[in-house]
Amino acid sequence: MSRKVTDNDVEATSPRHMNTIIVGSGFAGLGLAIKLSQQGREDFLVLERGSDVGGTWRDNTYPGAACDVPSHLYSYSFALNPDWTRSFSKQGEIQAYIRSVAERYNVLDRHLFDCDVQGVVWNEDTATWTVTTSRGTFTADTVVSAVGALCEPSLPDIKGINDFEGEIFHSARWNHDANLEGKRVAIIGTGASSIQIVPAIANKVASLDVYQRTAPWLLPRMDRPYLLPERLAFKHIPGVQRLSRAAIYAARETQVVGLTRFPLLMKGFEALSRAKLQFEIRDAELRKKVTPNYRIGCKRMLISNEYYPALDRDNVDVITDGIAEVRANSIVTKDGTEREIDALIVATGFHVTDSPTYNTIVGRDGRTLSEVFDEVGQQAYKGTSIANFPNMFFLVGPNVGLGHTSMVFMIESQINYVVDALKTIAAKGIRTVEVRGDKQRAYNQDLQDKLAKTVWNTGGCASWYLDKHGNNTTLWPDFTFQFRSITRQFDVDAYNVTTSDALSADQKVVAAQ
Ligand code: N01
Repeated sequence: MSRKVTDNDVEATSPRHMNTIIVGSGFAGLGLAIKLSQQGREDFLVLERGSDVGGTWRDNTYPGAACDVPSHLYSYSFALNPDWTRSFSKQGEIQAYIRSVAERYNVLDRHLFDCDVQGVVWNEDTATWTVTTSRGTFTADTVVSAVGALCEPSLPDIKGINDFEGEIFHSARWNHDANLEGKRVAIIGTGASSIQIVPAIANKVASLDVYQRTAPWLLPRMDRPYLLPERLAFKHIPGVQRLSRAAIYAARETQVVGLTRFPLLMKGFEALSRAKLQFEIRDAELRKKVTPNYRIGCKRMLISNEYYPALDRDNVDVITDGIAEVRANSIVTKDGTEREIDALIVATGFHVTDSPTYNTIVGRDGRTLSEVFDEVGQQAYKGTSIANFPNMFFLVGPNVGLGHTSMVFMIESQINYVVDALKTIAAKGIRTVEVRGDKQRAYNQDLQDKLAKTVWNTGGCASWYLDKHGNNTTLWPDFTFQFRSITRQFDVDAYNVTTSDALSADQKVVAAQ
């Protein structure tokens, strides 16, 4: 990666103070950095543990990695890309897009890369956060956590797995040095990552054992390359790309009715998925094994035209007996069968409701975020602010997740809210701003009431959408334009505020705008 080395690209030798620190530079952190920079703000820094922008799209380089939301929607509204080569882009093209946007908006010099944030602790006396990192200590008036929900790989707690002697790696940490060609390979998990990996490697490996705990529902992937005339139209005819984006958005939003209000409507998707299964898998025994036993939509609906045909190959087996233990060179299932393997791919998802980062954030009363969540459940106000954590905002926080459409839409809504919050802080000379507990509770009660009716809660499956208490603390239970509407303006009345007499220099700049 080539990038400019700047004043910001140096260790903090003594606590270095910033007005705002953003942690993480995926779609969320980078988008916020661009918006702040467009406001003329300079006193902010993005701390990123990786060596580049991109977040999950930088990290997930497994074979077959691609987006299951069309690219014209899965991109920033302020940086449309007429050059997408196909309707659903692959990882490399998305990562290149994110990087090109960072370059175009000139915010790379506001980043400190290879900077692992280890602790974020509130100081009541100074009303600042102390941010300890692998590259020195910082203080900040405001911290925005933009680490995302899908950043910490979750490794399965299976007996003996640490003693496996062959190649073993998580889907999000793909080992490109490991040569799987002609090897006996196993993969644990059949989620969104696995169903992309399996067809990408099935014809290269000697054998592939797919360990399935719960069968996913699959729908057709309407993916195709864009024709040159289409790309020229996107580029040169005003409004064509916006229209295409709006059409994709509207089509996807119609799913909300079935997902959140009338789960029975999802039966149409089930019929389509069953027909696909019938058509793509010849072996009746295998069909039975991979037929889901819960309502479609309860877990994320997956799209692939290649997964079932890959499972139907002679060198691929789907194993549903449950794993008893992993040995040095094999996996033993609960029925006692031992299958030898050379390599093991762990496609078991992420720590979503129990992120390790929660242990590193210490709030106003000295409790960590994980301690607070243990008590009240993982919750926030508008997915963005959490009582006991003043002057802190979360992007992709609790209950802003989606399964049916673009997360970038939700992220941009939150960015707008946070930018307005920072402007308000500056304009009003606010020293501390902390969401009121009653507002947060009422907001979450309303969310949980809505969630009770959704297919995610009623569809008869276990999923990472639910926390250990069985509450859905992950998904947004309404149309995404409703979320856009409630994040349009920072509602300072929902917050406890203290003010300082003097505005800082940076605040004056923003207040003057
Ligand atoms: O992870 P998952 P993922 N023993 O959590 C199984 C996004 N994404 O990396 O269903 C055995 O979905 C688990 O089984 P079960 C997207 O938001 C997007 O695939 O819990 N099995 C499941 O089958 C997605 O939802 C794209 O019973 C174990 C699998 O592992 C999210 O990332 C592409 C196990 C985990 O599935 C995560 O997807 C890829 C155990 N101990 C990912 N523990 C796009 O295209 C877990 N499993 C945008």
